[in-house]
Amino acid sequence: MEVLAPIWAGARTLVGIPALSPASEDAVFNEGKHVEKNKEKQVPEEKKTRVFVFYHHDLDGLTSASLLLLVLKKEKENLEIIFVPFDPNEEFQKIEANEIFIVDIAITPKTWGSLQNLHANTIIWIDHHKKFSEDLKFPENVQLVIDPASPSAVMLVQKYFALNDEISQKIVELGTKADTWVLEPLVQEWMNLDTTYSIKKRDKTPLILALAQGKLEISGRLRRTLNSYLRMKENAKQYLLEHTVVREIDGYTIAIGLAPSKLSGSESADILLKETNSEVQIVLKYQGWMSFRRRKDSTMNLLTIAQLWGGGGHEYAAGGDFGKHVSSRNFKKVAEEIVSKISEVI
Ligand SMILES: [Mn+2]
Repeated sequence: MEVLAPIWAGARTLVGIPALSPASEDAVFNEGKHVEKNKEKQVPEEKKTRVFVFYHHDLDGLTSASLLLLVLKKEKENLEIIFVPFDPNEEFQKIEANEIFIVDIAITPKTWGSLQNLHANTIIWIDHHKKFSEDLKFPENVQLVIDPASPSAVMLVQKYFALNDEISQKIVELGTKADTWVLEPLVQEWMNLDTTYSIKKRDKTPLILALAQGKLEISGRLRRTLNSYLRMKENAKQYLLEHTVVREIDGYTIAIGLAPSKLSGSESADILLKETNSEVQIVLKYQGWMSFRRRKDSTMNLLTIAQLWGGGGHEYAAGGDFGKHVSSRNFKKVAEEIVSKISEVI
């Protein structure tokens, strides 16, 4: 079967996805590295069953994909599974496969509208988001398993395939807790690991493999990747706090911080809020961009302040441009300049 190279391959994380062939167990479960121990076991391309799994790029999506792997491994021989992390705001690109699964991806104008690009004998779409419209026509090869009342997609996958073994139960629990914000340490760790792989634009198939193996305690290469990401985040946080000035202006506590490139504006504002309990947080980026945020109980109009620097936005969150590059060298001076400018208007 001719398969059009997925267009995601370049832009996304499909590069180097291991071909999974249950014919050789080692190939499947080797931390994502495709190791063919026995060359004679290799199956000619035309005899393989090609399966695409489109999963939402979060923990519910990942756990859903790992359940599918368990099911497919049991049911089919000579499989090639291609896992594609996906966002419901994207369109499906043209592919051909024997079977396609779509899990934890909402039926949106984009996904529904691009469905004709997916060519397969069967397409099984399992999801728990509300459809954007109730009267949609789907092609005959599409089987819908949609239940917006389900707390997670992984739970629907479990029900659909009647999976009640211990590993499946654990996987379902993990994905469901993530989607319902029961952020226990293990759930948080997996969410962080997922984020790590998203940010590094790495192939997430090893995560799906680890889950399907029942390796819920993160270990080995995954653990090392996670730890180095968390260390990087911690260092970035320390940098931010070392480059933070807190001032009282007419009874308002204002924190101004210089964000390192590894932290986004909103991550930085969250850290400033938590660590300084300031009413207003101003985050500066090296390029001179400014973002303004406030504590939930604050009534300070941030738009008025942002306008001092020609910025815009809302009363509760705004942005502006300082107009000059900010570095650790001139940060203190810049912060004082900001404080005195704000003092003039409040
Ligand atoms: Mn979900």
